[in-house]
Amino acid sequence: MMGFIGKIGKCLPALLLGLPFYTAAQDAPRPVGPVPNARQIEWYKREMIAFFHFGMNTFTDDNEGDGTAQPEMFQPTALDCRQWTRVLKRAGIPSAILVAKHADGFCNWPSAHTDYSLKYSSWRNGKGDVVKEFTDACKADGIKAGIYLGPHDRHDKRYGTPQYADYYADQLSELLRNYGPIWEIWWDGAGADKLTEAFYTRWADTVRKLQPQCVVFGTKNSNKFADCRWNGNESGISGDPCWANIDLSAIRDEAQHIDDLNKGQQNGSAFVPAEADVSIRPSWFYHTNENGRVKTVRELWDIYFQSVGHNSVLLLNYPPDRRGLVHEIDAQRTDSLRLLIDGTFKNNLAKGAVVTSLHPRGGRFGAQHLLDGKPGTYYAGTDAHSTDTLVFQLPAAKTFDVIMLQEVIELGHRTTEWSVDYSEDGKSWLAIPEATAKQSVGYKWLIRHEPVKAKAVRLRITGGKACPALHTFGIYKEQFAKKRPELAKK
Ligand code: IPT
Repeated sequence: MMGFIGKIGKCLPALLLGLPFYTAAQDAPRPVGPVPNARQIEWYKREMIAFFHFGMNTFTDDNEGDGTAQPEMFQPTALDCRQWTRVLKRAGIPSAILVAKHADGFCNWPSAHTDYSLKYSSWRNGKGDVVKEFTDACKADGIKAGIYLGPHDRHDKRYGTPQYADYYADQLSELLRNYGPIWEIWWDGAGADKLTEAFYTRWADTVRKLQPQCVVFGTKNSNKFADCRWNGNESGISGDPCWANIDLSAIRDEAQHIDDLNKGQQNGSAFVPAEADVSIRPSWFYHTNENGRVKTVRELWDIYFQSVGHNSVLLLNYPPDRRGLVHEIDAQRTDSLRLLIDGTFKNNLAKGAVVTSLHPRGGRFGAQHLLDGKPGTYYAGTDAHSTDTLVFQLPAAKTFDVIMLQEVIELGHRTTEWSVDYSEDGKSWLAIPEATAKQSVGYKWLIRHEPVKAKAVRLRITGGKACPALHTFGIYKEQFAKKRPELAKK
């Protein structure tokens, strides 16, 4: 029990700010466990990031070049990075990461620190700079640019030596000084085992000095610097559950912890959420013979639910072709995906419901905030209870097949078990099997289920580390556009 002096102490900040005394009674819940930093919160809100694998491999029909292809082979015939960023605007993808150097070591910008770059190709008379064209296009279209600078390098003889640390640091400086704001740096773990923590300590220092807001995708020995982690596969599928919490040792010893990367660890000591990387085609780089194997809208929709809908950010790769353009088929698929996302989520069918909760915190944390769609408001329970029951009496019976739940991730993972049920008659409750005994919530959790028609919906928080703090609850009906055959539900 807090004594009188303690209470006064608690109210002092409010008094100093000139706020009414009683606000102390409805203080915000305290954070639980590891919490995100400002970079991670910004990153979560992007929800989707595009990846562009475009480099020497595009011209050699390879995915893992050995670093011997001649620079002269790099010959895009119609490179237009504005075409890429226009595709992203239509797809509603607010950020993009360009592969500046893949493991074949070929540099997509005229680096001063190597003779293996497009400077040594006759393309654009040796004056080409894909990083510049990409970052300029991003600026023009309001896309947040990021860079993949492959830690592994099959071309450079210095790879793995202290001289390589200098080489890579110099290239990082070029990229982070000369191309405006860079929002993410991607440290692929592939082939990078030789690189000890000392390499990354130095490189992370460069990143932090030059681009303080830049998110680090960290793997293996860069685990300590990771703002986000790999989700354990290249299929864009994060686990169920998927906690942002994880021990850094699981990221370091990746091979023994693929499942932990995929699901996180409920009581992991660090906050490092998953980024789900997947290509829209079978390969990361463009191959003409994969034009018939671009992921369908239904496949992308599945991925969306298991990445964005599993407390992760989706990193969706487009492989620009030899023209230097995103292929029409790929562009069309993400246009359609955006229609489906917006069509489905624009209409929260719980809007207008009367909401009650069993253990309300009171004050500005009322349950109606679950439906207001505002960024700054949320529902919180009282500190005495880590469980809760929220009932939504719908204004009219509604049919839905999608559920959304968002936690106030700034306050850490709190809820650890939850279920949603519904009522047809407003009296008795029926389970939704796909929404029963769920575990993590995090920034966003989405569930698809067999359609149900309900007069009331109930969210039961049956387990938690502290009182729930929930930002949004939503129910929706999937909106596959009927007129477009490629969107028809099979
Ligand atoms: C895998 C790396 O080992 C991992 O650290 C991460 O970078 C991941 O790639 C990104 O997709 S290697 C891959 C061949 C599974």
